[in-house]
Amino acid sequence: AAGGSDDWKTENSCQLKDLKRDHLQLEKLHFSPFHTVLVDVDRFWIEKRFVAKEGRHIWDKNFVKMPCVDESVVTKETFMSTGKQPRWDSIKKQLSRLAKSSSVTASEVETAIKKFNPKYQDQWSFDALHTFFKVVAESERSTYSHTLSRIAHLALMLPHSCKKGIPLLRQGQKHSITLSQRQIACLLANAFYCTFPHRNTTHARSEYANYPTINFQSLFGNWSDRKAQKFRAIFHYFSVMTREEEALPKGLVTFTRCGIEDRDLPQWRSRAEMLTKLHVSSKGTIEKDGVGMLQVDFACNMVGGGVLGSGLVQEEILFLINPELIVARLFTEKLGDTECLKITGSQQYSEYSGYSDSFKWTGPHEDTTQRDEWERRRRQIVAIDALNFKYPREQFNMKKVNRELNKAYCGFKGEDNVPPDYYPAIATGNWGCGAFGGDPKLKALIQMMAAAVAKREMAYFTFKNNDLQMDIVMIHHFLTKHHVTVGRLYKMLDEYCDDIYRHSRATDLYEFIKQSLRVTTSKH
Ligand code: AR6
Repeated sequence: AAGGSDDWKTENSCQLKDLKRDHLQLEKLHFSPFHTVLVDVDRFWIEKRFVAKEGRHIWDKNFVKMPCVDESVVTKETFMSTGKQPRWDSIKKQLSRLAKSSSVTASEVETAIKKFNPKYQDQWSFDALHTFFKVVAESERSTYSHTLSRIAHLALMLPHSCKKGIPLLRQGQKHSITLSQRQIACLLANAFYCTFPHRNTTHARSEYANYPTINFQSLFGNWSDRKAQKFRAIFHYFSVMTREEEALPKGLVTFTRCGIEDRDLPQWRSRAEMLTKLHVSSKGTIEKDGVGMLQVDFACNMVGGGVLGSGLVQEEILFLINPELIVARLFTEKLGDTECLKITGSQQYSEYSGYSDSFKWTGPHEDTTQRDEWERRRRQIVAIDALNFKYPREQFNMKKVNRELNKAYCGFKGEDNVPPDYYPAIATGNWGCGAFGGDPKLKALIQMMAAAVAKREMAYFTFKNNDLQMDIVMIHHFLTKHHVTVGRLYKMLDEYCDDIYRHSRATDLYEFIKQSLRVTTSKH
């Protein structure tokens, strides 16, 4: 490798500790037309308390439709007539009963949820919840029964907890929502008990077809061992968020939808940037070893992907160990090709081992991540969705390459008003290369190019793949040694795609690049 010398280990590829971390001083938290803050900002600064901002909920297409407003109704059919009743009355009645009980059973949960979702009486299955309660040990069962009661209590706080309209983060908008960890827990408790109106139908023409699901119903059906681990993570989160007041996590979390207008997208072919600093490791994970960096969520365009279903890969695991992320599903419309969602301040509650079918919840995580001036954990995650390739060859096409370059760039781009010196490095890895069938060598290059234009360093975790680690380190070394710009690399990718198209043979991408560089350098 590299002529038998070890010099490729130094130069531009570097140690993890040499990469930039989050160290920015923030300006004062304030709301604006582009930032909805759901806590009272003045009281936050003066009393350091998180009190719900006064306001009102709005029942229209721009806001989350809340279950606790007059417009939310259930149709009651009696023997004599059909009438509409406030749905919150029914929710209150059912959940109060659960909240009063010291231990709630799976059947009681099912009955309660179906009472205020009568349309789904015969459709929804709760077999996973029932099985879980059957298979767990007695001590676990009694803990979870108690947690079910506490979640019901928490859900009932909604009218006091969230008083101001929660805007939907719609396609094409740049908008942030900041809310307290307690408010998130209350919203998630409602999601758990499936109280959000108009969010149960998912067919193409339904009102929220372009949004992820939020009511937890899909978690309760379709039993598998995966569900047991998911329940453990979720119940643990709620058990923390229903402790006594003093022991509750007290902080804020911000969700920001960002996008880039077509006219502001980089002209990749003519970009003159060189690749930035890179650390590549086959050991470690984004969330553990990327502390203080911008951590990439290998997302679905419906953020959270299969977290409330059976999915259990990088994004779902991330959402299970940091369940505050799940609330993004309440208000984040499907991501467009040049959009991303950034989440700042979420907390990690759980530890895990394994991956996919071997994933296990292994216990509580004590999050000691410092908080910033807005009392947010210094953790920033960016959700970017790669393309899902059915056939590997599809991705070697410049239209697709452009899409992925632009998407990665959207996620990596820093704030315009922050000097690049303050941009934390990106912590990423095989984005789009698992469930979505991407080629890790191509995706690594694409991410390096996007990072270069976004002026960020990068830590790349190959997830136990030693060969890939070596390959990426070497191509990065080779490209920096030859001062290859992003534009030149782009042209080489174009030639490579063309080659694949014409010869339908699979030359190795990195070999192709090295070869074409050798040819051009020897010509000069
Ligand atoms: N740290 C570093 N690398 C990781 C980690 C981690 N914690 N976890 C996994 N990898 P995948 P995709 C590596 O399949 O292909 C979800 O359902 C590992 O090599 O999660 O973009 C979403 O909701 C793994 O094979 O991402 C989307 O619908 C690779 O990253 C869809 O999957 C890709 O992980 C996205 O699929």
